[in-house]
Amino acid sequence: MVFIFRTLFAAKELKKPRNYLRSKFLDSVRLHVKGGTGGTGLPKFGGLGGQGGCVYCVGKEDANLKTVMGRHRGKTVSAGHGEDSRKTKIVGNPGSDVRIEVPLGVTVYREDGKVLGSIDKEGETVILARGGPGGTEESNFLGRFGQAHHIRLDLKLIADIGLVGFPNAGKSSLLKAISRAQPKIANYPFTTIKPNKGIISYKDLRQISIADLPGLIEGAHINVGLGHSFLKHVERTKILLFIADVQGFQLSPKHPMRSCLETVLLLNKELELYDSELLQKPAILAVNKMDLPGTEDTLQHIKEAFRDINSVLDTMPEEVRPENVICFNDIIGISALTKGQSIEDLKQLLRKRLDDLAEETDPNIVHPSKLFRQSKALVRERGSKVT
Ligand SMILES: Nc1nc2c(ncn2[C@@H]2O[C@H](COP(=O)(O)OP(=O)(O)OP(=O)(O)O)[C@@H](O)[C@H]2O)c(=O)[nH]1
Ligand SMILES: [Mg+2]
Repeated sequence: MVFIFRTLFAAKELKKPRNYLRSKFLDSVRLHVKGGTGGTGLPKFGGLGGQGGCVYCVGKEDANLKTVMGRHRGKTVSAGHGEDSRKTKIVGNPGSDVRIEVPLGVTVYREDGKVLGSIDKEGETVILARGGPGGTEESNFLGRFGQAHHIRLDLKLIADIGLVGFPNAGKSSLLKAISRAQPKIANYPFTTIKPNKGIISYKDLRQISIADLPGLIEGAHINVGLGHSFLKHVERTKILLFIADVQGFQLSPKHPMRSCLETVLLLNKELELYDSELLQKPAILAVNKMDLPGTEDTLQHIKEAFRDINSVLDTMPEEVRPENVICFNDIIGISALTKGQSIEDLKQLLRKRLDDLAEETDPNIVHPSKLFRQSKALVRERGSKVT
């Protein structure tokens, strides 16, 4: 009897959806879309058939691809057909359009790989399938079929900051410490398996978005761990924030123990193998878990190593050496667990680097603090001329 109950209970447990399968994050969806057929014209009165409706997607901040998938999976998304011309209505009404809400950062690909467009802003639209024109004299009053094809919606997160690091380095802990996001944190590798986005808010209401990604390990480019395909989500971030565990990392007793500096170089190498362009982005290195005793020396060692990395590189094992070493704008020690001043300093640093970047890419934007410095200097200069 007990055995039967246990078996039934176990079967019930198995049916429960696992949490990670319920996650809202999905970054690629394939759909079949079909524009409406144009209505027929009326030859006797020269009537025009209505235009077939279109299927289009529109950008919406809080939309997600999982909802799109749930709504349209296995079905053809079809727009309405154009109305036929009648004796009482010479020009037929156009067919109804179908609107699909998609998150910002979506690129639309056709089956043959052609890019149909991308959605970067709220309200931006891309036509997925055009409706056929209605029948006119030129088309012998016959409406045409609308476009029909498979398309792929591919999402690349748009965030100001992208977090990259080995598993367990404290990426999610940092996201939690710096924003209101509530990511899962645990003391085992690959706790995060899908990207998360958080918002860092400042006292003056400025907001910066930050994306937490799954952990990357050596060999990710040959699909070790979770692979490195999720690195596509840092392609559209402005600054890379590397997080390294000051104690280093060892995946299992079978794997080699990597020091903190080695993990940073290995991250560099994996990024390079994914897309060497990523190394051109401004980057900050945050050495985490500085609350642990005896870690100050490691941080100093890393700072010194990056002052002349090429000479240090020769002393490192061959498998950790990247072709090109990333140039960090800043190297900072933090403790995501205890929060405190180090997190506040990092928060201000991220903001400053983003402002500098905005100024570099658009000279019309001037950093407010620079404006303040400039005006102070001007006042001083004028004052000295008067005296
Ligand atoms: N002592 C100390 N422990 C920390 C700190 N930051 C994170 N941890 C611990 O490190 C472990 C891993 O933290 P996570 O934030 O889950 O690490 P992660 O980089 O997101 O890991 P993955 O999602 O697996 O890639 C947890 O047990 C945290 O409590 C820190 O500043 N100091
Ligand atoms: Mg995590």
